Amino acid sequence: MTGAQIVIQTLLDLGVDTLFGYPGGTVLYIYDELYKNKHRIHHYLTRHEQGAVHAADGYARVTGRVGVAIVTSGPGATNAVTGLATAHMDSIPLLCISGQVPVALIGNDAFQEADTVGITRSCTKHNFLVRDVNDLARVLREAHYIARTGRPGPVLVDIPKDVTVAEAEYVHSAAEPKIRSYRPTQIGHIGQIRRGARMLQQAKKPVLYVGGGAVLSNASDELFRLVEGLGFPVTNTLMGLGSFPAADERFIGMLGMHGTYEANMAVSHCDLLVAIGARFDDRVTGKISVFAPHATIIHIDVDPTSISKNVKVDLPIVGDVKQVLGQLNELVHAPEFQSARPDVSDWWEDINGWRKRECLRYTQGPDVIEPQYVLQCLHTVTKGEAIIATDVGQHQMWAAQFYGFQKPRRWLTSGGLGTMGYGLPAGMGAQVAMPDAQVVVITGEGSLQMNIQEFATCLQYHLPVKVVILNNGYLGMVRQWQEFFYQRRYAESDMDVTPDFVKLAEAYGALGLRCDKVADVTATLEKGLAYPGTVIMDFHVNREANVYPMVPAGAGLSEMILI
Ligand SMILES: Cc1ncc(C[n+]2csc(CCOP(=O)(O)OP(=O)(O)O)c2C)c(N)n1
Repeated sequence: MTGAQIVIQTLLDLGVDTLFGYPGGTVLYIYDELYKNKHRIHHYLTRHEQGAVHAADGYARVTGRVGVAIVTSGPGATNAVTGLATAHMDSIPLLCISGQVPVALIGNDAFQEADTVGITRSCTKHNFLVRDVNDLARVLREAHYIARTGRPGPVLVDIPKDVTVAEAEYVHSAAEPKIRSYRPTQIGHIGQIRRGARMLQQAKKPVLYVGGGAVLSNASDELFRLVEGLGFPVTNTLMGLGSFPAADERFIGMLGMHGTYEANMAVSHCDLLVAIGARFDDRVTGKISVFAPHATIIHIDVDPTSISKNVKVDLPIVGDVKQVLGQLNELVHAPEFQSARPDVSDWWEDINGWRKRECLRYTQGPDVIEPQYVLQCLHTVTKGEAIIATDVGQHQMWAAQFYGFQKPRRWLTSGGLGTMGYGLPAGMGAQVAMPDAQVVVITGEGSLQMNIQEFATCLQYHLPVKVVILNNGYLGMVRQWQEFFYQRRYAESDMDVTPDFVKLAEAYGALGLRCDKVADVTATLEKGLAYPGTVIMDFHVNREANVYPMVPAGAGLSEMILI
């Protein structure tokens, strides 16, 4: 087979039937093979390589499978970098195939050459340059394996054009690759888990702090069972939303910079903090020296390098979250544990006292639409069952606070990198994966304009993505910081000139709806969501609404600015 044929055959053998990409000179042989195999493997032509990688990322987040993107050399690969970095920060399994100039030209400043392996080294889990066609199938299989095992992440395979024409024998292999230096730990150390169970039993003021790792390892059922066995409060990171049902009494909201008062106070006063698939991001911890100052800390994580990286932990348990929680549940649900289950009723009284503060309240007056109100109406209209993709800014935080996620893999947001322009392409990738699901992109007028070209992709493939713009005419989150910390000097955060989004939707062949009356919010959402195709709903909201609570950068979690 030729290298190009090997690429396609390997992908098919790995079960890949969906690709997002953008062609160019160095990948044309691969595209030619895609053309010949288009009934077996579906390629979605995005309008920008960043869009292709975010779409593959959205596909991966909702399915749990490896998302696959393909880009050409040079500018194609550099355009993909933001997508790779986004997936890397959020530990999303992704395989990115990039074209490269022929082996003999590498390093010669050839046309459309970039040192892709060098550029992407720090924003991928691993990367490869394949110089010999005989290595191609093995490398692709290893890349796919590395992407989805251990702590997942994006892996890039750079393939020079001449390797795609060279020939080699293709041997099918169904076995999992064995890589000597790479053996992720799955099962937690039973001694450590027993110690953990004893610590749970002694706790008086415990908190479970659950991150994206619980979603990535599909550990929601195990988490729920653990909470059933313990009766402890649960807080989620931005990435962990949906791993535990938001409507459950034991859920105390998100923690961190825009977390709830009760979650941040609970973490600040707890005596035991159990971090589950969470990495102590600075947006979560605030000032480290006063983070959970009275707590003993247990950290369950598949990635040993994240243990004690930001916050020193007392008991590390390295392993896959689903496995470890399963092991822990056996101990917690045993009669010996249950008969001596810790009494945390006083602790719940403290927490319910903090809850009374109602830190997320806002007032919807008769005239100006409040952004929070749009999201609450959206929750009602979609019954909380939509897949929500967001961009980055105030709308993202309001979506996290107000949508109320009941299930995992329905919340797509760039948590680690904070990438504006993520929402539309990610939502598009999710819609490809789940053609019958209601996919809603919540965005700001600033963020949407960063990858707005992907509307054309939605229309081309009849992807009925619904876009809700919370249009405040500002780069709202920047403006909020300028209001709070720069004496209202709104330097370059005014987005006065925006397109008429209704006309723009129409230009793409989509439906456009504008809403600036409180009384019309629900009707607009109902109309937009019922439409069978792509829709932009442009809600003109309170221009200077702020996200509360807010922990100023560098402050401790208990130093929240409250409404
Ligand atoms: C690519 C990129 N550039 C800059 C930023 C910094 N940034 C964070 S939030 C924000 C404003 C976002 O504005 P908008 O999309 O209108 O949303 P809003 O905050 O108004 O809801 C900016 C500029 C970013 N996160 N990503």
